[in-house]
Amino acid sequence: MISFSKCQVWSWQRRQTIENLEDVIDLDACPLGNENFIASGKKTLAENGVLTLPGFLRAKAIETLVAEAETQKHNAYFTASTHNVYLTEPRPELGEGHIYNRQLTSSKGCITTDQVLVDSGLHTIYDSSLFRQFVAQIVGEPGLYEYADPLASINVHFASEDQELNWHFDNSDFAITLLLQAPRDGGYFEYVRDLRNAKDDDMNFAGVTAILDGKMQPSVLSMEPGTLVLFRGRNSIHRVTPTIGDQTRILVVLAYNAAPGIALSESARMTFFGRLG
Ligand SMILES: O=C(O)CCC(=O)C(=O)O
Ligand SMILES: [Fe+2]
Repeated sequence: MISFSKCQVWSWQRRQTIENLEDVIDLDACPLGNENFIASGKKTLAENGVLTLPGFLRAKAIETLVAEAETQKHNAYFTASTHNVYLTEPRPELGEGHIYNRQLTSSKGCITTDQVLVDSGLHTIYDSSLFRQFVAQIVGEPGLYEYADPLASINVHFASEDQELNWHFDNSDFAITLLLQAPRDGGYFEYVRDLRNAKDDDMNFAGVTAILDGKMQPSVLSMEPGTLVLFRGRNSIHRVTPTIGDQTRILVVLAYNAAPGIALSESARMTFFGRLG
């Protein structure tokens, strides 16, 4: 007879794993393979620069994923960094007081793909061909691929009281997020659509100054736990306001590439995760 230690039995009972895509994604509310659903998502993203799918995660899955995140939180790499809105090195020739060089502070904790439990529903979503094809069609790419490094594909972000992600433009073409836990207050996603045009190298210093100085009113994207957000942030400046209260904001970022074999740059990995692999 095989005998189990108390500890094993306890951990087996405690961990509820997610085996099927249907267990984690509400495919009735979000029929990812349905042509009309895909076409309407594509249209919304093109028109608004953002697509939100409320109720994407099942309530039970949110609970499980929050519990998982809590158990892994001690592994998170916490950073407080300063950056400009373009996430680039300063350009001294413009002068210290120039808006290009204005330094903002961001602080948050993050766990990486290799730290997400192997049987987590986050891998189920990320690896699912149905989900990947859905996103590919919405963003207009022939295919989407995971990062070649073991860190950058799935990240879980933690923002405890007073932590925030300050104004920035993303380097990537699009980002997918899943809010798992909202704070009691704060943690609002604010943005201004198409504030710059990266392709034409138009940095819109006047517009950026207006938003940083509080002279322009941003839009606020409302999201509940379980909402999927697909956001084109390369030209739309955005931030997450400080968490207020003792409940941590927990948010998952799913990142794909349009080509296989691409790793996140070593400098970005060191900045975001504090290690290379
Ligand atoms: O936390 C969020 O909702 C957005 C995160 C974000 O903008 C980013 O990771 O670049
Ligand atoms: Fe961003």
